[in-house]
Amino acid sequence: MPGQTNDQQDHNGESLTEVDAVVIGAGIGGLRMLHQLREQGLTVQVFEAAPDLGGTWFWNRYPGARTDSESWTYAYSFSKELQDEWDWSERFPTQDEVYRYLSHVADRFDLRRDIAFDTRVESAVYDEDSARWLVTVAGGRRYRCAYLVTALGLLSLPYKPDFKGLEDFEGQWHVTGRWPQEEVDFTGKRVAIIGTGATAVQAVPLIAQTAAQLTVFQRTPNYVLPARNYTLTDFEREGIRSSYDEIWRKARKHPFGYAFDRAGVTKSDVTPEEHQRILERGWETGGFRFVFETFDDMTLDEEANEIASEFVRNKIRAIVKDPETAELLCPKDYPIVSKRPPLGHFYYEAFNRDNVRLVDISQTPIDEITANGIRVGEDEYTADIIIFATGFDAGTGSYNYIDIRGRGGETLEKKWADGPRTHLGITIDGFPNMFMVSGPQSPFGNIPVVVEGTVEWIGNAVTHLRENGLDTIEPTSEAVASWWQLLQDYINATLLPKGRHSWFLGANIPGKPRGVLFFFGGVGTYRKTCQAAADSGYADFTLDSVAPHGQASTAHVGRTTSRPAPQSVS
Ligand code: NA7
Repeated sequence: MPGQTNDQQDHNGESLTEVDAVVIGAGIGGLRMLHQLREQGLTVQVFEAAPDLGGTWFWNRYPGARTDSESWTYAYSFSKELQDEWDWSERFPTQDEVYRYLSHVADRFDLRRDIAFDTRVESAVYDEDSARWLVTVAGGRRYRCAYLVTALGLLSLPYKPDFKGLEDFEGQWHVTGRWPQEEVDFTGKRVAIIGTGATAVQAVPLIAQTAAQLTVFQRTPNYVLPARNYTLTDFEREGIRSSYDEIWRKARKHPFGYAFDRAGVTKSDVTPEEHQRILERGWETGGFRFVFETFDDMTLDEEANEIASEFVRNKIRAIVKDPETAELLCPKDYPIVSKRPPLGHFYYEAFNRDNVRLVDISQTPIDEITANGIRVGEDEYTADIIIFATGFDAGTGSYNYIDIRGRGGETLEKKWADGPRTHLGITIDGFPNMFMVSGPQSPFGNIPVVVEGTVEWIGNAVTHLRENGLDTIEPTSEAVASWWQLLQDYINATLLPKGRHSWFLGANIPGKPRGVLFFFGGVGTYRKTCQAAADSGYADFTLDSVAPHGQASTAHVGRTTSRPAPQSVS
């Protein structure tokens, strides 16, 4: 019966808890999904492997961890009261502040009572006769539900290269994406950090302040944009509060979910001098505004991109005093934004410190970890602490750790052996009533905005089923194939395929199938596409009801709907 949890025993006498929905993950996506489904009157059980909520914001507590999205858009928009009562302290909030925000949300809406922490889901198996998912968690407890929602996060499974010799290392080592809850003291220590992505870029300037020496191992330099963080005044907070309607209107339309204005300018509209002046303004404004509020063709046009790329290189050359180090820090063989650009908080400036050195491993890779540090060719770099800031198995990584089986016992692992296949990044053919929040092939962008759109879509789909006496929703294989093709078309219209080792394409993980892991048609376009899919009466889906004798009867077979045109990055 809807709205009630029900403990039963199955025919083997083993206990089985019935709920309407199981949600896996208690990060930004899972918390919002729990609230949505509960408001719709469903019983919901959330499982979270960590001892507390937060997801990304629980695990990534390394020094310097903070959002690269502006605080006033790195939030939920569903509750005006929540917006009105929460005070952000900075433009880019720290890990601790985001964690406190999520805890506040959980307390305010009494979410914790439906979350089982320290509980890893081991398997989720679909039973065709009953149209129910059977979910088993570590320890063997089992749950049966109509709807399975995975909110596993898109950057949640850290990747640590398998360097030879780590077991012999006599110091401590840490992975940024699994940072310990106890403080790590760098005072007077020799610290080595491997990786120069968004995570390392945040950590380096802070660790440099206390470490005796910090050695940064760089394989590929990044285009690091200045964050230009600042603390918010009461006056600014008041201004933000009074403009929330406008903020969300902009963010929901923006290609990456930010409340930014369209630049309205392309390279051909301006003189070379004017071009530099606009880039300079973007650089001073900071954050991703450098990309989105300067030139609408930066990610689309090779010449416009090269002007911006060279602009950043010249900034690096101006900031970093040692010319050799500056050149090593300059990305030269891929376009800006084809990899996700990090935001720096005095990152390049850190290389002007006497205790920070850069080791270029682009030609000679790390050979091994030794008892005393890291060996690259003939050189050994001693370290007391090694930090792996080596990224994530993005998009699909976390799905490999749950045994998910759909119709006919088909495993998701097998289904996705050549890369993920979904419809809308939310549903999968052969896996009825399974929904993904921030799943592979959904948009990469400002996550809360993406999450809220998806959660509302899932909520509406569930309502549609229940109001129409239907049991299951599942995309047609044609819709899934056409979504895959659409993703290729969108990314190929940009310069993104040129990124080196880009996790957008799975290219950062050795052996991972290369493919487009995210929707780059724009968050605005994505929202319209999802809305159109619902407005068509779920024409891309098969909607079934289970007949009393246990046979599924097809109530509706979908057809492929037309989709809006791609959204230019503007
Ligand atoms: P990233 O951006 O994937 O960065 C990982 C870094 O680790 C990157 O510099 C890699 O170099 C480096 N790396 C990976 N494997 C190796 C090996 N084997 N040897 C040396 N260096 C290596 O991950 P982040 O955690 O920094 O950021 C991920 C996202 O999280 C971020 O964009 C935000 O959205 C949040 P490479 O570039 O591959 O040569």
